Amino acid sequence: MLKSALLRLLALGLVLLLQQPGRTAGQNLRDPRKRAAAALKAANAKGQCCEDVRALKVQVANLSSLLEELTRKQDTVVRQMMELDNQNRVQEARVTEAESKYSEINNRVEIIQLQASQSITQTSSDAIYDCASLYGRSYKISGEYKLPADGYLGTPELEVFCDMESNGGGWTVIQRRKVGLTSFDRDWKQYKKGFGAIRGDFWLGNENIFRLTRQPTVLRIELEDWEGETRYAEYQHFTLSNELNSYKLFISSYSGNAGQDSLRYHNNTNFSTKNKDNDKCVDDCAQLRKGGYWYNCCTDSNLNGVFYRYGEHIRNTDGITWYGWHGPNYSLKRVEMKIRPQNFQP
Ligand SMILES: [Ca+2]
Repeated sequence: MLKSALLRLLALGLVLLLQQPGRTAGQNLRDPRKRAAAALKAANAKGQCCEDVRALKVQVANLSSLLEELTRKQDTVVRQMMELDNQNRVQEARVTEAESKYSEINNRVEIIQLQASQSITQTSSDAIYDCASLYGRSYKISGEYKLPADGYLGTPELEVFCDMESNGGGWTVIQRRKVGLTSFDRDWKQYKKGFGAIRGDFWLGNENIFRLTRQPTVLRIELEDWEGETRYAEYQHFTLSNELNSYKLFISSYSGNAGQDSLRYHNNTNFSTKNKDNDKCVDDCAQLRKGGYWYNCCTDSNLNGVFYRYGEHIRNTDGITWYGWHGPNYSLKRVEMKIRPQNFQP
């Protein structure tokens, strides 16, 4: 706008300069009076023209300073906008930080609520819903048992293997690896329902484990390597969320002699299978580690990994691993995962 106004004014000045009368009225000046009149007229015109030019110059100067001022203002506005942008970014960072703190707190509240809802569970004393209640009824020999359906826990009739010896007994075994013929590279449905042979290698099923751990539950993991050494890891609290929440793992209070706690990394993580990538990784951990597990990104343990025989057991990263004892490449010879209620009395 301003530039075009300036240009118009300059053009006008040019036209005025070209129209100086002295140049156009230069012919019939023989008459001295006429000459004098013409001279006077020219002088007047010249004065008029010069005044016009002066006025134009003033206007041009004014416009220039106006332009400068506007440019300065524009710079200020740009700076202010940049400042606002920065402030915005700082604000956003604060919001993100607040959000992550909120989700952390929310997570804790979730666990507390879950635990609270579990601790109010009171089962009738004569109900048989797990190996601990069988133990309480004096079934003290380890082996295969059939649990009747329990309306309170919502468990269906279930075939289980009870460990009535380890650390006081009363354990319901939820997983075993020892034979190595059953593949654990299964899909979501199979992990949900359970698979394998109750006397050999098996997974009890996420739905069953979820139901059995609705009361406060202890998890015990027993490991054996190819040199015949054994280790164990125990968690005072163990539970899964339901299928809608992808059987998310909750564990706490580790004790044992299996080195650094290698399940902790998987805490608060959804269950994944080869056809359901619920892990916390760009990679597909279930495909990479060839099992169903609470994959993070991806593993610190892989108890449902591939069973490798002696000799093959130190060459792969998808074996039955527990990093805290033998690292990421050593596939164990035997594993058992078992649960019992927190209030169990041997
Ligand atoms: Ca993934």
